[in-house]
Amino acid sequence: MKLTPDQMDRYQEDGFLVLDSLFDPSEVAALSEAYELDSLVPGPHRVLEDDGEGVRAVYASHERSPEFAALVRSPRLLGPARQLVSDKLYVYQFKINAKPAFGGDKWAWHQDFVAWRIADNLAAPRMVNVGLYLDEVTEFNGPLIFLPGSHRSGLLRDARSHDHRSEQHLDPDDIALQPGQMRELVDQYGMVSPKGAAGSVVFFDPEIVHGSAPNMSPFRRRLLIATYNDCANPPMPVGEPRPAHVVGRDTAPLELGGELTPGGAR
Ligand code: HL5
Ligand code: SIN
Ligand code: MN
Repeated sequence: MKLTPDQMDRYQEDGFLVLDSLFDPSEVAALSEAYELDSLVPGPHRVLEDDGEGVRAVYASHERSPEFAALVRSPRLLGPARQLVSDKLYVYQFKINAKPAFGGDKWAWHQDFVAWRIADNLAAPRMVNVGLYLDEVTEFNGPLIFLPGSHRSGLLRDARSHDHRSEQHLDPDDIALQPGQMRELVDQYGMVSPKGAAGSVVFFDPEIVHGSAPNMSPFRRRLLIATYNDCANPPMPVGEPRPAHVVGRDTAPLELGGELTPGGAR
């Protein structure tokens, strides 16, 4: 699996690139089932919505479930990620933002690299996010919204808010861009929300401005995000590192795996 020069250019230009239906329905069904099981496992890696019921996010499933362990090595994800960043990559972070029907809250406007600089003292944005749609994403179920090209505007915030929305991870609320900034940024870059079938994949830059609205639809929107980091760019936390479920400890280069076997673990 290789990105074409045109796809590489579009990623550099826009800060994101969508590949429609990269995984087929049987593969998505297997991943979806794996998520259903893993989302039952309680612990600090599982973040709940404010109502204490809906699951907001589940971290590090690739360390508990063979399906997700295989997925992060899949040539369809790791191949393009290597082209975009470096030959030697490891999983910096793995999460599934679950956004349940009727109750999935917003993800505030932010840049990921702001969080990772502040919280993990990461030197460079030598990384790529790979988002995989576990459900169909429509205009109704709280799609991700990007400001195309905004990854070239540098870091737009340098401190975390005093209050922390969560102790389990750094919620984008804590590094949210302000309305005045967003007005100017949207004026400059516009907004795009890539919709698509379950199984579609979006590669996006750690510095692109993004966020998403609450989900008031009857359709859930589970978005899996694997973040690959250059092995030569490990975090250098000043004090205690953040928990292993948010910041991967295994910084050895990932080997390319085989393709997923639909319907089950390999
Ligand atoms: N929740 C992530 C973390 O590292 C940061 C956010 O979307 C990524 C901003 O704790
Ligand atoms: C979302 O799930 O819509 C937000 C993704 C992110 O910022 O991690
Ligand atoms: Mn983000």
